Amino acid sequence: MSEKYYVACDLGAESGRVILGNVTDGKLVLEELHRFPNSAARIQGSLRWNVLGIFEELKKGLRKVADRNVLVSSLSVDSWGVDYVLFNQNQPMLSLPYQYRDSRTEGTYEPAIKKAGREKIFNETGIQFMSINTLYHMIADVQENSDVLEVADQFLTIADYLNYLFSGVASNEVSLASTTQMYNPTTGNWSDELIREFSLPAKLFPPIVPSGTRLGPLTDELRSETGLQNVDVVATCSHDTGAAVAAVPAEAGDDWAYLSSGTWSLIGVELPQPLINEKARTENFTNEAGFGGTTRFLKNIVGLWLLQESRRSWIRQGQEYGYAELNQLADEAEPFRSLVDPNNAAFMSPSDMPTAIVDFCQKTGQPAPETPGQFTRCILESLSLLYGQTLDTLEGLTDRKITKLHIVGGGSQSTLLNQFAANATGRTVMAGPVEATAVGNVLIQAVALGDLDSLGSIRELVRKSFPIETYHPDSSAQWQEARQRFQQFESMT
Ligand code: LFR
Repeated sequence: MSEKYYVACDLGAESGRVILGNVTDGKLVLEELHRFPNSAARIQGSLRWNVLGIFEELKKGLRKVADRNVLVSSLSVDSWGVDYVLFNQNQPMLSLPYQYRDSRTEGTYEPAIKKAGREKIFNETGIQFMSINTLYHMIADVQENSDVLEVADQFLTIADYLNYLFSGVASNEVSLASTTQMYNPTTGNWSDELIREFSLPAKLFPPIVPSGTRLGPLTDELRSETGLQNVDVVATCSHDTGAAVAAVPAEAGDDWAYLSSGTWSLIGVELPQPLINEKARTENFTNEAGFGGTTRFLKNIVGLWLLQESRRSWIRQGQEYGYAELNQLADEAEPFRSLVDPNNAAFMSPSDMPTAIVDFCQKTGQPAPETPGQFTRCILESLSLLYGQTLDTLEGLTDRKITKLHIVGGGSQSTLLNQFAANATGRTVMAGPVEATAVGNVLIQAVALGDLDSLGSIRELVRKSFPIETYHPDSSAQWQEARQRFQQFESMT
């Protein structure tokens, strides 16, 4: 590969980044040129994303890229899943895009499932039931914002929308389309069945393109605004989790699972095709579209959200801790003092996370955490136990024997969580790369441009480029006992 550069614009719920990547001496090198905070805005009782602010920050990042004066071939945006923007020919945005945790789906989630039935929705989409899914937001729009839908030409999921602003080409890349719970992985298109069932406006649904599609050149307007010339916009895996899983440094074989660890924990295996059956439905697993026609068969469980929200709460009270410090305090805290079920609905969107954790502990007859170290330990131990439970279920569903867990993403920086994950799951944990999403984004661009040839070569390059830390399980009696304690939550709450 020549000295070509690719730009990944990676949008997470907590921050956005513009990252420059290139392959030098057979290794991928990433450099973060711009980072900005991201969070939902509360306005008149609702939760919205500031997508215009994100767009401006991405432009700032691209100007920094242009200042480097290197040969940039392409750029691509990836983002979290499910949220979307409505627009038409005259208006780039018709309403403030909702944040997936907005409470409006409280009125649509259960009724929609009741109306169509879980079987029908799951058979059509293979997607895990979660109130955050686009389907339930779209139904809320049909019920409450029909005036906006009437004038809208189209919707696009967040990363696809930004790729559209950059290229002028409006399409929905398949990995993000699949997170909506309105996409049918068997037909490879939107689910006509669900569109009919819920009277969704069919005119809004964009064309779907495969992961790694060259959309077109950066628009003239953006070329002059950013100073970047001759740059193609590529739809990589627009879904951050899809990009991250493409960058899992696993060898071929089916003895491994991945955990993409950030605000959410996405834990699963890669399958050659969707696994849509009754067991997968009752265990609430999901089939998301992955790079190269693969299926990400996984469970979406709450992740470091519990810690991120606790940290925000302490900051509100004037106590500012960094994640490294919290990990250190947790390491020194008493083991297994309090455990929670991170999946419990009480942790989805509480007004104060530490209070929600204390309430859970009181309800389940445990001592409540009191210090940030105790809270952090409780969260990390509980998450690890949930990983173990999920991997066991995954083995049963897929008939695979999973011996290795690859942890990628921001969460893989916590050596304490990595060791807990090994202990709680009884599997060897391999941690890294931390920047898996950006790595996947960049290397899928390389494939789209013909500079790399396959998912296998992406993973080989990741193995050569980044250090991977190994953690072996310590299956002491304490962890066995904790597993049993954890299992009891299902019947208690
Ligand atoms: C991770 C992620 C998950 C998705 C959640 C909400 O960043 O994309 O895959 O379920 O965010 O969109």
